Amino acid sequence: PRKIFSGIQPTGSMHLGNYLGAVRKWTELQKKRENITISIVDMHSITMPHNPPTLRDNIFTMAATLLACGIDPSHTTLFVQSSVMEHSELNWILNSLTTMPRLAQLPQFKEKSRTVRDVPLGLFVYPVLQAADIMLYKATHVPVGSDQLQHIQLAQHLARAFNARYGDMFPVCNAIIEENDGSRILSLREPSKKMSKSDQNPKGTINLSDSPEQIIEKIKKALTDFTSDISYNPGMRPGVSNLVNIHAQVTGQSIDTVVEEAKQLDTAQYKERVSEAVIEHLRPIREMINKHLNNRNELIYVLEMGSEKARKMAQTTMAEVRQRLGLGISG
Ligand code: AQP
Repeated sequence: PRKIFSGIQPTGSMHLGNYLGAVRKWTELQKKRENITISIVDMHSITMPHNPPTLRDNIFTMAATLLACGIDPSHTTLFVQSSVMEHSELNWILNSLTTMPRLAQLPQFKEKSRTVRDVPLGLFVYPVLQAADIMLYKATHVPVGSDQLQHIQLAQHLARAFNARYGDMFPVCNAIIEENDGSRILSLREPSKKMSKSDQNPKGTINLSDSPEQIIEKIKKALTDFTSDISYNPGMRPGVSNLVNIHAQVTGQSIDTVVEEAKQLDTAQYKERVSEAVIEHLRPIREMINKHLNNRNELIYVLEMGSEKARKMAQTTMAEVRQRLGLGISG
């Protein structure tokens, strides 16, 4: 049977890219009664300078948002990464199985390290922590957005390296990634980049918690081009195509249908239509986010139950790892 693991950073609130690229897939897998573990990976959120009270709030907001999106804790194990200490321990062990050149070539590291003068070591090794996250639960499948492909490849390499050195123990995980253009949602302001929580320009990112007014404003200001009709051509017209893609995904229509129905509209009119569709799709989610946020005790309960389940799996894996490596005196 498949064992599915994925994570999401509580760096900010969840955005449309996270939702359409990853979280929605998780809920679909859940519907198929798959074995799923989802982690709010807070230790990944401290690799860049951060504000502690904001991080704490973001953890709860992320939990509320995941529940609002349909993650069902009675079926899916939902927990906060730092409540299971074994993540750091396996990370340390995997650090000795990877090399600096391999980490230095990863595109996300290259992109982010450019934005800081003194690069934190955490930013450099965070893909190893990500591999530990996956391996701790012996996950066989990892549903992520296409931006994560290289990180999954590192996790595969580390599982193989561990198995080769210490004996077969970890499955080599498979990424569940949709390779088509549609799985990558782009920044509204810079459609050459993916939509991102840590975007310097918040107007490029639609958050699931945004009000209808904020959504209208952001889509209105989305960067398009000098052609006024609507067509889908991600290479030549990334801005408009990104809107078409978002529109198709939130309405469940095909790209062709969306483009066909927009034939009479110019870009400004089309943006209004996309805003309406996004607002409509997010309305019930936004209401549920607020409902869950108003019940912090419920969130704490759900996350504690999730941590307990996750911890049991993680402890079993780590006992075996320590024994294989000859660490400590027991086992
Ligand atoms: N723009 C995107 N389009 C499609 N999928 C995306 N994902 C992120 N951005 C897009 C997917 O969302 C999942 C959770 O992402 P994450 O928060 O763990 O890490 P990230 O990829 O680093 O996301 P951000 O929003 O860009 O955060 P920052 O700015 O902090 O780096 C992942 O499966 C990811 O693929």
